[in-house]
Amino acid sequence: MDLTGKRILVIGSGISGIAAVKLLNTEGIVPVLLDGNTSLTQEDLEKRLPEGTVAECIVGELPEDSFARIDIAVLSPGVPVDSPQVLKLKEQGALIWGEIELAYQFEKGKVLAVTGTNGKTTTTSLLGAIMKVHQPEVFVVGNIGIPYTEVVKDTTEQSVTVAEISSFQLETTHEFAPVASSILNITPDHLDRHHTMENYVAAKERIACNQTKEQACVLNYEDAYTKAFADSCSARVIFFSSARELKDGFYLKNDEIMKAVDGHAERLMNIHDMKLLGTHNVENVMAAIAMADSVGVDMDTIIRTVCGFEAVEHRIEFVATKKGVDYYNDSKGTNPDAAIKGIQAMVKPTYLIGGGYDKKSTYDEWIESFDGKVKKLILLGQTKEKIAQCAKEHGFTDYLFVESLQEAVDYCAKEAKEGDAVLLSPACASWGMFKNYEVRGQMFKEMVKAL
Ligand code: UMA
Repeated sequence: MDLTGKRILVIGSGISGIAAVKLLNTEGIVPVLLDGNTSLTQEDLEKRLPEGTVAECIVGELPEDSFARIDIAVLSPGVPVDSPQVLKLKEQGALIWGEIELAYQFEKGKVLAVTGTNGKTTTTSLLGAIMKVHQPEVFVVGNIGIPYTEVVKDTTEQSVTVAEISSFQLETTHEFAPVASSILNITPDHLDRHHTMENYVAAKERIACNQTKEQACVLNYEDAYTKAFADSCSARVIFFSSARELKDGFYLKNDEIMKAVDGHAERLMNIHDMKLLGTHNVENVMAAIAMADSVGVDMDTIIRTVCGFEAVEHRIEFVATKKGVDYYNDSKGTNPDAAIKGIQAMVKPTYLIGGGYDKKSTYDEWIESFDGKVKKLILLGQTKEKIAQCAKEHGFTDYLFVESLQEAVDYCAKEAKEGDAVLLSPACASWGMFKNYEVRGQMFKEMVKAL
């Protein structure tokens, strides 16, 4: 769409909002930049704009007479689509675009997009690494921490953009059309934002809504939601499975990753040849292989890259051994399902640090997954009482409350014995106590290293 002369509002002055303003400036547009956080001042907002970047900055509410003047509202991912201001903008005729949609309007190359409740970052990073071996111009963007609007102007007809896309971002896409997509899995998460599981699943499924049968959508055969989606998906579905042989698709059998086409199976690699651990990672790998394969990357390149690929930061990341105790940072375990993977990867008696922002998750399955491995559960943040209550109901009473991450680390350092492990895998978002999960993980690593 030609944006010339359009009056554009950007909501949110985090990394997405600032990158969106910068992009609009390159088109000669000076947008309004609005941030709802009233503890900020207009001056704070102006300071967030890099030198040479211009916007009309407003903190709090948009003035009453401005709503009707906005043609397009560009939402940062953290801005709910059902917030009163957004609903009013829509009512007054403004188009509601996410930052991803704005970027996509300027995309010149191909896009490969990954979503799912868990595994997105690992799969996106791995797919990015594969594509970088395959061709020179590759951009890795999105929920992984690099706003799409920041790099999209550098794309060319030959480039590939590998995008990690969250459910927040998918709610506000319209023309976004990847040439290959994947939904890795769907388990309850972000229900405070989406309200119902149905809405959350619908947001995830939007990743494929503009795809055609010439393009691939890679889905998990073992996930009830993604498996069911195959029936209505407009793309060519490629399944992967970690639990059964498939006639068509990618699957795990006797530690080998296999590819089957019309019943003819071929062995691709042994999972012990890769550095990533756990069945969940085999699923991520199969999804990345399937996506790369679907756009014509040769299998040797794919397998070579998979074998050399190491775990991403904050995902069951080994930090250090202190006095015989192994410390792991799984700060990206921001929901119960991701945190279960963290526990499953532990092989030693574990001091588990959990709790954080309340996303209205339930913790029963997480507690059940402790499986005798958790020696002590150290709880912090908004959810600590809710988790403790749930633990009690499941007969697990070895928990204690702390006020800060430092207190949790100090407690573990004092109590854990040689041969134990300490795992930060909160099952909750970091918001409220930390800026994001990266900061939480980084602080944990610094605290551990300082022991
Ligand atoms: N804000 C408003 N109104 C609102 C809500 C927020 O004005 O109703 C303002 C806040 O005051 C703040 C700004 O918006 O100033 C923050 O915007 P944001 O929350 O969208 O954060 P960004 O810094 O732009 O980062 C976002 C993603 N954040 C969220 O989805 C919450 C980042 O994902 C992403 O890496 C980045 O864009 C680049 O694409 C983080 C995340 O936690 C890692 N994602 C969730 C997850 O992975 O589970 C979905």
